Amino acid sequence: MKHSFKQHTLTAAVALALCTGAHAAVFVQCPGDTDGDALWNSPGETPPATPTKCMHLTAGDGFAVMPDGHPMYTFGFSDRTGTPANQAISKGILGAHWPGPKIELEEDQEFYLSLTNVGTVMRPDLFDGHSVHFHGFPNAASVFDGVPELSFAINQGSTVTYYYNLKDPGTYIYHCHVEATEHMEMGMLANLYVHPKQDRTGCENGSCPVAKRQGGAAGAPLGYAYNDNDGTTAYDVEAPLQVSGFDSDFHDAHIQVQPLPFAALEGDYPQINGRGYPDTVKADLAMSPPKDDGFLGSPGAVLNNGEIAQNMSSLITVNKGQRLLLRLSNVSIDRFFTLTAPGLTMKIVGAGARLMRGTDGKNLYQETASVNFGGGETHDVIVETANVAPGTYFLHAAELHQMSNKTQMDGGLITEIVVN
Ligand SMILES: [Ca+2]
Ligand SMILES: [Ca+2]
Ligand SMILES: [Ca+2]
Ligand SMILES: [Cu+2]
Repeated sequence: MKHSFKQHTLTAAVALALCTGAHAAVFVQCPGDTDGDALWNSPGETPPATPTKCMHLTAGDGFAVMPDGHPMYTFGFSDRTGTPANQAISKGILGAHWPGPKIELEEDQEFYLSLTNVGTVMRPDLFDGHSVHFHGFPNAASVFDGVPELSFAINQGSTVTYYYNLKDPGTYIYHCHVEATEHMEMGMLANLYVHPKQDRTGCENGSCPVAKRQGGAAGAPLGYAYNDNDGTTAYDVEAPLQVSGFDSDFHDAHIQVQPLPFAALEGDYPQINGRGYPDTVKADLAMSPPKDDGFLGSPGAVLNNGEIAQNMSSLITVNKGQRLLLRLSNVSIDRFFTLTAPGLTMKIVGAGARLMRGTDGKNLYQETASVNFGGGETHDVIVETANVAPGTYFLHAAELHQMSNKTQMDGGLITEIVVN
């Protein structure tokens, strides 16, 4: 059943030479950017007068490594913003990240998101398209929605630019919508959130100041989760935590070119931001590029183009008295998760990228010991630490079997909140 990683790579290299040679068609659309790197950092480049952000992502395949050393074949996105257009494909090939690059936006910003499909070089038999589905974004027309049956997918070797005009702050997610069960299980999932206008203006009624992240004074909060007009969603520390789970049988069958076990999907490697505990608390870049543990036939071979695939820490550090905003999203395709943080009170202030406020203007915030949510759902949770003893607290799944890396105990869906 095992096959040679080297042999695969060679096949892939040949396939790439054929498909990226003289016709590398990377066309990054970003107003004012003249050299296609989605940035305004070269002579003569100026951003538009209105607030604008550009990003360039590639979509392809790669590998992530589980805490027990087992590599997982993945599909995923990778951030090539700043990469010259003529190098984006070669850098994106076999460079999938898990989760995909975090996208952080501002209300009233215009966002140009270019996506280049670099192909799945470890599966040269496939010709899958990819897309970006901005989950929860109210597209006026379905053409940019990323659902291939209703709009379009981006074929291998092609680039398309999505355009968004951000009007609704909140915590969202994005993912590929092509063969959604397969591509999402394989890792085409990521954090996305939109900061509110209130960060720049303070409360309209004057009851809260401009946020520090937009130049506010020293005593101001770092930001607000929503335009609450009363400062109740203010936070000093912000942490996006995306929960998911990889089904190792599915990923192993994929790289072995076997039929995929859709009906048996159940994540046996539950994760936060693409890692199982204790990797969750390692620093952003503390992981190494994944290696073959022998499963792929080339023990020790460095995978994922030599890139660190999992570059997102979930370790949270706050000073006593600070307010913590958890931007929780569940992107599992087969599981509800219940998250709990013993010793801390969680206050849900937003759900599904909406402030929890009634039509009568009253806050419908919910203080709770646990948050239970399903795939595609997001919750904004404020944790107050003014009355909390300093120490290390655990945020973890309430179900025991979700706190393991397959057979390895004390792993999976656990991270730490350190109160100093
Ligand atoms: Ca540029
Ligand atoms: Ca440049
Ligand atoms: Ca497929
Ligand atoms: Cu895809």
